[in-house]
Amino acid sequence: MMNNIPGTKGLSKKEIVDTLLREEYGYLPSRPTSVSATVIERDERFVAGKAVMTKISLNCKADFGEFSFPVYCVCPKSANPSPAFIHINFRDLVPDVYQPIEEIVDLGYGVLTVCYEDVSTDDGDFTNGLAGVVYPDGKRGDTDCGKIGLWAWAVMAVMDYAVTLPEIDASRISVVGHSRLGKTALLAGALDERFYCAFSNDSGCCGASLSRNNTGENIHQIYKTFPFWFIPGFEKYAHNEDALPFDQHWLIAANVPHKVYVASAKEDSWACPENEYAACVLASEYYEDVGLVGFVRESDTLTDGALCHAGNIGYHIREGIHYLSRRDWQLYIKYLNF
Ligand code: GTR
Repeated sequence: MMNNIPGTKGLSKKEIVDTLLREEYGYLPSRPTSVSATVIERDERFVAGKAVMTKISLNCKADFGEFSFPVYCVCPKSANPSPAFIHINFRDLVPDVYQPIEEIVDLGYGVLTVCYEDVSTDDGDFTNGLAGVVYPDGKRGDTDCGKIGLWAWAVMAVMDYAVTLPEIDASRISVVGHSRLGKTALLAGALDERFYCAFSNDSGCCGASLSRNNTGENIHQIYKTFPFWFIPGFEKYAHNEDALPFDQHWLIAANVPHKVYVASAKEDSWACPENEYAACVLASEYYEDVGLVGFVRESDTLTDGALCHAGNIGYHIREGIHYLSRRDWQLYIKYLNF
């Protein structure tokens, strides 16, 4: 099954990343030259007084202009400095159904949250938010990134800020996102070596799931509904996956040298868990080629209840549907504490 899939052997990380940007996500705007925070709200008695929650406006200066967006920072009082997650989420809400914040704090982790639509809306409108600043008349060029790239840019800007916080351990900051934001987390992880681990939760098609032989969503379906996530030229691979000069395990492999983690759900057939697992198997070769332990597993194919925590590529599949659940968070933290 895997014979026709382009491998990463002999490629530099730059070549891998470049291919992904050129063929799929597009090139991101230049990184901020500086970031600063304006406090909007502060709660010293957050979650029973166990954490401090600060809502800030993160002001980013870049050579293309200035852009600000809100970020919630939750820092546990117990462990100073704390390891932390940058969670790109669907809602401007803390706590949230996708973020059991009190449990995360109890386990000693901080969280910085950004709502993706505060960066730019999840549609083809390139005039608002960061898109409106980098693409002045709302028109992007053929190689300019779509919304996934813009959301990943924001995640990295939050990282620029997170590493300056004395309450947070800068060497233990991970990124996490669910579904379209799991694709975003993997891309941010590939572009930014400062992350400790990038967590892809049920990211599926154009995330962790191989595009070839995919029994769930395919490129035609994703591009038809969400063309604005990608470069316009990505359409040429619709119903034409075998022409891809790469596959999605390149996105996982590009997370070298830090850790990366793929989570699937048993009833999430749209994301094709078998292909998410297979992508981890293939990405392992690249980790091993650069001298790192890759994906440590018992089998090359998905086995029920798989939990693979021993390598730099982590994986689990849990019961249930497409969702960022408490179980996912518990297993993420178990992996980080391994
Ligand atoms: C679906 C999309 C998936 C996934 C999901 C989500 O409609 O087809 O690729 O991104 O949305 O983000 O929840």
